[in-house]
Amino acid sequence: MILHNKIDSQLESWRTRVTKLLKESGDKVAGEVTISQVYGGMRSVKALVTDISFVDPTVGIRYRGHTLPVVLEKLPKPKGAEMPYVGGLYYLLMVGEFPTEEEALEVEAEWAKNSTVPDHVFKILRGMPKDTHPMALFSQAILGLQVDSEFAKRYAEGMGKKALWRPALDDAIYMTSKLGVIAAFIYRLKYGDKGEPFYDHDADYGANFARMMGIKDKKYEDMARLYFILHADHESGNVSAHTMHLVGSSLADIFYAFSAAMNGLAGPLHGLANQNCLAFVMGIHEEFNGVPTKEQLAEYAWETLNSGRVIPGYGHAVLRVPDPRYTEQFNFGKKHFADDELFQIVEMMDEVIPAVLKEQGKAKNPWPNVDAVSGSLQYHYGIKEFDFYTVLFGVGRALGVTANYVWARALGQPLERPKSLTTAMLEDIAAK
Ligand code: CMX
Repeated sequence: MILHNKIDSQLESWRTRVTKLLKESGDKVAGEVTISQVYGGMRSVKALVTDISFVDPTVGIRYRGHTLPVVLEKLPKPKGAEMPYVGGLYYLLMVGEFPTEEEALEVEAEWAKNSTVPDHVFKILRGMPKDTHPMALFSQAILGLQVDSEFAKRYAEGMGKKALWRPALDDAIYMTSKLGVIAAFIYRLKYGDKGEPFYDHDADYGANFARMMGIKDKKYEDMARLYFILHADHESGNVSAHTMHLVGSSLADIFYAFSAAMNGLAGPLHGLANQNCLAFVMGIHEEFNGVPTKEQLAEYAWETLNSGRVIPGYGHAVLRVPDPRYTEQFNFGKKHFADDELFQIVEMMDEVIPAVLKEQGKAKNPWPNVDAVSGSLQYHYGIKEFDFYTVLFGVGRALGVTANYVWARALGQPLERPKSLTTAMLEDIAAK
């Protein structure tokens, strides 16, 4: 299909470029590692490579070099829609070029063709205890698809390493096609009518997701498109992306790697931040019985800080500006439901919190991040079950990490195997 052909046409020049770089400059130093970094989660160690996305401290995420406003502006959109085809974003991430509408529609059509989820996956999900977390269900459903891995089959047949990116891409399309359906089914199984979702081949990924979730407000179709696009990728060092890369580097297929990535996303320090932020906003709403005054909000923020807690949704490890993923969602909310009280609190936080954090002087970045608003938007449209938010994040994140997986195979990235040291060895280094 179109993605295979496009990648195929670029491969030779990419391989030549990487081979030349390694041959001529393989021993040049790209960065150094301090003892603090070794003990500190490898924070900021330059040890990964990806051309799919880059977190630019001054403008936020760049997909294939393009900032978010440019991506949202240039990707083709369904007729009458405000937000682009998710299939168009997948094309951009995979291929590195903006698609025409026809090209975006080819990806969408491929997704529709592959959207049928095998029966046994529904059975696995139905068979799980009722209180299983949606992320545990999501991860299991993904593993349930593994039986159909084209990559695993071809590898077992002895396919050469250089050709493995093709079945990897088959698997990527096969899996991403079904994730929206699986997510919507999990939602309905846990909180709704327990019915199996229907994927309309005449509608795009975002519209299908909104309808499968049973959300009547047509604007949610745009919200779904925006949400998946914004959460697609964030370089390779975050837990979900790095897990995907690490597991994939063992030549485990995309289902094993993505299921593992989702297990990482389920951790409270990664995918759960958005629900903490929403809980914070709702706590304010409850405390003040509605929207507080700015003075009340500032006082509330100081109380939070003085009791040793952080203000959720503010600050960032890399960014030093308001997160454009926040800005895009904020603008969407402002345009469509500025009168929603939770949204009004989000807006007031935007006006009050940065000054408070600046005055406190600890946070390197006092600006809002993606999580300051995303939960409030989902809540507005009726997705009120906090536990489900990480699944939404996961459906979006699949787009970037599968693009990375395919390119890692295409460029023959090897097994990841960093070296460990003992504390005594680090003490020796320290003593020198
Ligand atoms: N509220 C209060 N204090 C904050 C803060 C916030 N929102 N953000 C940073 N700080 C504090 C840190 O806790 C740290 O304090 P100590 O020196 O006492 O440990 C100090 O400011 C310096 O931190 P930093 O270098 O600016 O930020 P980090 O890279 O260490 O942490 C992050 C980044 C996101 C974990 C942090 O800003 C935070 O806890 N924010 C609130 C939670 C949140 O919004 N998480 C979602 C992140 C979304 C994403 O990563 O995409």
